[in-house]
Amino acid sequence: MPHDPVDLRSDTVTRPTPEMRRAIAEAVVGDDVFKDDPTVQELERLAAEITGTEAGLYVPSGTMGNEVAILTHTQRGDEAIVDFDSHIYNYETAGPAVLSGVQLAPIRTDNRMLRAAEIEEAIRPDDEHLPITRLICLENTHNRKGGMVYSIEEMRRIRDLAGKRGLRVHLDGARIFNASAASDIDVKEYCSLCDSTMFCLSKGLGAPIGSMLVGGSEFIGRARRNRKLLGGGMRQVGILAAAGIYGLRHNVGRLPEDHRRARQFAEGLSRIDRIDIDLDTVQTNIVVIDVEKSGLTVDETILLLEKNGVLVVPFGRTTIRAVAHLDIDDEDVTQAISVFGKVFSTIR
Ligand code: TLP
Repeated sequence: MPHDPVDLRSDTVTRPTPEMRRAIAEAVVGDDVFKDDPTVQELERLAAEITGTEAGLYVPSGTMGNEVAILTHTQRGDEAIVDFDSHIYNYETAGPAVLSGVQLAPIRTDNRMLRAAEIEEAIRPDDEHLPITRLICLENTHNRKGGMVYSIEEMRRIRDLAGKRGLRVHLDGARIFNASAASDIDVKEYCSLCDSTMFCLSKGLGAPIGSMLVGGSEFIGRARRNRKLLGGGMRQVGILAAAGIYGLRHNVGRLPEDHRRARQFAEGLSRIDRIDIDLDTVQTNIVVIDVEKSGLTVDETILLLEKNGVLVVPFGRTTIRAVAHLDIDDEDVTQAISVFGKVFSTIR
């Protein structure tokens, strides 16, 4: 029988385990728009407790969590400062413009994280010609920067700046538990520096769907209304929230395994000719691989790998991305390294 492909496209591809499916099957449910779903309420309480915030809101996706946060923090015509490489700027189909009437001010940072000093320069003076800078959006870990972790000192500087200039800070913490596992800094500490945080249940934590928006009670109250506005009010959704609770209780502690495997994979690939990897950026579960020296295009590389049973995604003009997750074990890593070795050794 042919082997299942080693699927390194994203940590979103995990399938619920039998134990998670049991939690789903046994969930007590009610209509959550009527606030009648005890499992959703338990998940929202748990998310608030783990992040040290006042309240949580269950949303269908990370994108909706970010967009609800932006809609709740801003008014039409405001500006939000973001990293040029952020998910919000690149992968949310212009959501801030379409849904909130907000202009993004993207700052180019190349291979490092956005700094307080750069944000300060981008804040608009008070002038009737100009948009009002209202919000700073951070991302931790940073997807397009290969899963890099934010320095807590820099985040503190950004918090201080935001406090002084009356700005709000939203954290796209889709992978905040990966950041915490890598840095040993409690998720509570990251969240304490932000007015709102979104994190995903459907990535490293292995749930089939769902993200959480957490923050102050007043903010989450208004966010709940905006979730409804965007069509994210759900009914007997405790069956899905149960998977999120299961992920938070059982899958946070194992994230260092993904990080160890990503590193092992990256080190294996770095020994293969014509593959370039910046091992310094491999801090969590994401590996960005530069294939330029092979003379192959990104599409050709992906096709060759796929034919040999390894799935990855395009990431840039000359780069592809591989992600370790719950459904990848040590054998998969060894297998993937050997497939890369084979594919790259056959290139003339
Ligand atoms: N990222 C996905 C793709 O959209 C690129 C992936 O495979 O990594 N913030 C960050 C930092 C993310 O990486 C993602 C998803 C989201 C937000 C959005 O989450 P979803 O996919 O649940 O809308």
